[in-house]
Amino acid sequence: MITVSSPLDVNRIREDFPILHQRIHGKPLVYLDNAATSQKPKAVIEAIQHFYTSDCSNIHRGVHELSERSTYAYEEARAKVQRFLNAREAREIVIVRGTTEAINLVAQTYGRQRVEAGDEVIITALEHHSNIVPWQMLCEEKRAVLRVAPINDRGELLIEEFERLLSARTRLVALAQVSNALGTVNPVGRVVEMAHRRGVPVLVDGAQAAPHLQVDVRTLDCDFYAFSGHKIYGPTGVGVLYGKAALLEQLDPYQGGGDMIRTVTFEKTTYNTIPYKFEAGTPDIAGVIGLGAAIDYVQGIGMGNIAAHEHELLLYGTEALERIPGLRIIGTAQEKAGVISFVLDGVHPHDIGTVLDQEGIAVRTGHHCAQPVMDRFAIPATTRASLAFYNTFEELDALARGIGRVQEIFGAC
Ligand code: C6P
Repeated sequence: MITVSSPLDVNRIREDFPILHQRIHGKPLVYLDNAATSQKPKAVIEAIQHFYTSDCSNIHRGVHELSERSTYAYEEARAKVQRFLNAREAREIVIVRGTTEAINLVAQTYGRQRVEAGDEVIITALEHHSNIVPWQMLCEEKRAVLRVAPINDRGELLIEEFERLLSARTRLVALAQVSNALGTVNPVGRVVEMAHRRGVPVLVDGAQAAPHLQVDVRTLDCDFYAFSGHKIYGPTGVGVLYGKAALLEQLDPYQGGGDMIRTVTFEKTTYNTIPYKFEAGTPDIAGVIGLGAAIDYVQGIGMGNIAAHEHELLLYGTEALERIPGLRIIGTAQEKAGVISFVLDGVHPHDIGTVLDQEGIAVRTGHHCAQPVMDRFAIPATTRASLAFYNTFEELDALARGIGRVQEIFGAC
């Protein structure tokens, strides 16, 4: 039995999350689907409410007081993201709808400009569909080649194999910092070093990393970094693309429309400076302000404390689940963040999810938008418990009991 310790006062923190205090099918809610989306603290909900009740106006367009206030709050949120990622400048922070849009933006700008027939893009075998399909689409259009760096049976990147794939034809490397299906933390720093030695830029999909680890884009030295607001306790519909200024400046715009232009005539349009060049149209202003509040909130707790508590939860939950006969954890990397994916002999993950729901426990079942990962492990799906800093050790006990209930119902072991 491992010793339980945490740097956080989780019971106090849980008071900040109104949604957690409810019963589902008569049982206290145990929310373990944080990798899909995490819950929102009052500070985020109130920031959005404040915007709509006091400041609502469009940004960068008006001289009136409300527009000034909205613009200020929006740009302040961008500055918070800059400090959160330790980016050099606020203009390196492009506001998008989420990780998916951030990756598509890079594929449609950098990719279209730099990738030609016969060139190569490298990803890894543990990517989410959002970091596979945009590159497949690009490679198809350009008649380029998508290379996939393999993983071992624990779900760890085979770094030497990755290095072997780098060549004079490689135009970009794109990889997740943390796998959503396995929890593996990739050695992104080493990957960046290897790629940069050959002059190849690196995009990091930080969707599952930014909410759980201290991220420093200058230390990582990655060229692009993407994450989603809704996984970091902020609203849905907003996200971030960080890009090194020198690189962003060389790229063509992503979409055309308002705010991304400097001058427009029917003959010719000139474009705004970065990051506005990539932000066509009215954004989700309230959402961006909510994201700023979410960043304030997690920084108030401390990313180091968050990572430490979640690590304790991961160890505790892993040990509890490993004791269950017939249960196999998928994803056993040495370096892991708060994801426990598993299969259970004789019971389909969807049935597990349904029984757990009856116990008030929310998990995700299926392929987790990472079908190639399922293929790699020769399974159709897993049940995935994904952790947040507001989860407790008791909730992991409830998960283990819930799996016991599944086994009683299905007569499995
Ligand atoms: N993964 C999950 O349940 P969006 O949908 O754009 O906010 O994030 C896409 C995405 C990209 N990369 C990784 C590593 C991800 O985990 C996700 C989203 C969720 O695992 C929903 S499919």
